[in-house]
Amino acid sequence: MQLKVHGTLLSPWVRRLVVAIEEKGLDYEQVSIVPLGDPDPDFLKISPLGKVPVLEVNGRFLPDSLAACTLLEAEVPEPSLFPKAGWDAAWMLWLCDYLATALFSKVEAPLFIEQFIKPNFQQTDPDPEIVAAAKQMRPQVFDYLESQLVSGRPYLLGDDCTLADLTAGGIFISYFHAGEIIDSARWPNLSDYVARIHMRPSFEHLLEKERELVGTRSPLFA
Ligand SMILES: N[C@@H](CCC(=O)N[C@@H](CS)C(=O)NCC(=O)O)C(=O)O
Repeated sequence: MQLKVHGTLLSPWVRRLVVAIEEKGLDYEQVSIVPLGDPDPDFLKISPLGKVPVLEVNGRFLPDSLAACTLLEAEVPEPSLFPKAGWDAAWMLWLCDYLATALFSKVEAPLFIEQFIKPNFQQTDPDPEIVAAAKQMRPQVFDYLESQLVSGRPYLLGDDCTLADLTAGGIFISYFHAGEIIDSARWPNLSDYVARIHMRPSFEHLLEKERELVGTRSPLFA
């Protein structure tokens, strides 16, 4: 399989795809696409929503990270990132949806755009109302994630790392780029869990590449 990932590593959805590729021991080429401003008409031909990532596989294009990871799992079943069936398979999809809808859309993306993209790439100041709204949502979302981790098992679905964990790990990188932290006194399991994901070789490799990309603009690398 020849794999190309179109996108930027600053997107959590690109991250989840590239770490899934790495977890499966595959190689890929990256084509840099930064989805700011009006999308290029040529890019819209392979990504009708104008979003990254797009996975190119042997000349065909999948414009969504969950679809792309589903294909990888079917083509390269081991190591598995999707629980096989039953409750765990369904619960993982729910957690991926929750992470996208709550952690990404309501907390991380607003903070990342206001506190990282605007000052570093658009020379504008954060909108305090958007920042306040995201911070107001944060306890509810972190409480829910903490509740999913109280069993003391290492990953959201138990002992095995799944796509839900890669999703969470990718979203939290942007959250840290935004200068935010996880209060380990209030959310101890969540705080340990995110550190554990980021210590996986796939994430360590990704973080090296991000260091090259953003350098000390991110508090993660300052
Ligand atoms: N469900 C999509 C979400 C992708 C997504 O939202 N990507 C954002 C970057 S984080 C994007 O490309 N936004 C550009 C836009 O909406 O115009 C996936 O998982 O691939």
